[in-house]
Amino acid sequence: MFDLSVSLSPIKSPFSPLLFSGDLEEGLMNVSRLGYSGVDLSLLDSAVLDQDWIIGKTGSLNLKVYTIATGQTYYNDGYSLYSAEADKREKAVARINSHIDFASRLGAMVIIGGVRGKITAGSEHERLSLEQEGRQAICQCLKHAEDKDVTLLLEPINRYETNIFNTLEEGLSFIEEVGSDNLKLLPDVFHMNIEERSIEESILRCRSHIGFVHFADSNRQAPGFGHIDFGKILSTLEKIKYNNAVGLEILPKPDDFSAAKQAISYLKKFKG
Ligand code: LER
Ligand code: MN
Repeated sequence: MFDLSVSLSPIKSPFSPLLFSGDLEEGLMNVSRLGYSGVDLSLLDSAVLDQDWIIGKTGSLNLKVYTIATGQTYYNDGYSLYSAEADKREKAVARINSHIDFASRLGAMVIIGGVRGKITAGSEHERLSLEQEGRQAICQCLKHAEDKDVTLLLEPINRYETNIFNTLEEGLSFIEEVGSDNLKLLPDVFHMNIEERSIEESILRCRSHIGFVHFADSNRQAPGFGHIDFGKILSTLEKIKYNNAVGLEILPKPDDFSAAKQAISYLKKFKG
């Protein structure tokens, strides 16, 4: 079985599949006690965080920080990489760059997911031009990531949340076109359950570009509380020799601790 991590946030956020949000210390203690090997941190602005406290606390609990998730910049503050307003795109780039700096201290990767926002275009011409602006914004972040030796993870997200990269195939074409070793794909099986014809076939097709994965069940609750076939997905990840942790990004249902416990105990049953 793969190592497991879980998404936490030091502050409350409108982005809801996070556990113990608003109390990072409580979250870290609980997931460590439950046997997780690390965490994914959903952060607003790494430039104004107590980075030393996070490094010290995760280190003392022997928890690795696998990724920094960056969607709060859009969900909390409305800044996004594909915004029609240049200053909002710039603010989003500055936030991502602050996360890249922190990630280089942690040895973590940085997710480009919800922070893309949505393209709000009146015409096809406007849409194409915003696609270009967004692409440039991602490339600016990528340049900083390359300088800092940090990997960025492009996460396809379902159509009800964004209109920029819904499927793995769309993410893959962008990654191949950009052609940087520092840009990889993050398949999230919750989104894939909505968008892909076959979760397993899409994972196989993108096998050499996958940097991290997110798990949640069909209703975004802990695995086992919905109807996704995790046995099949885990065998596919084994088949492609996926060698990182599996990150749980799940709703705190029925409560934070029970969700964290359910996810790890359910997935551990698949241990070979
Ligand atoms: C983020 O990891 C995600 O899955 C999205 O639903 C929102 O950013
Ligand atoms: Mn996700």
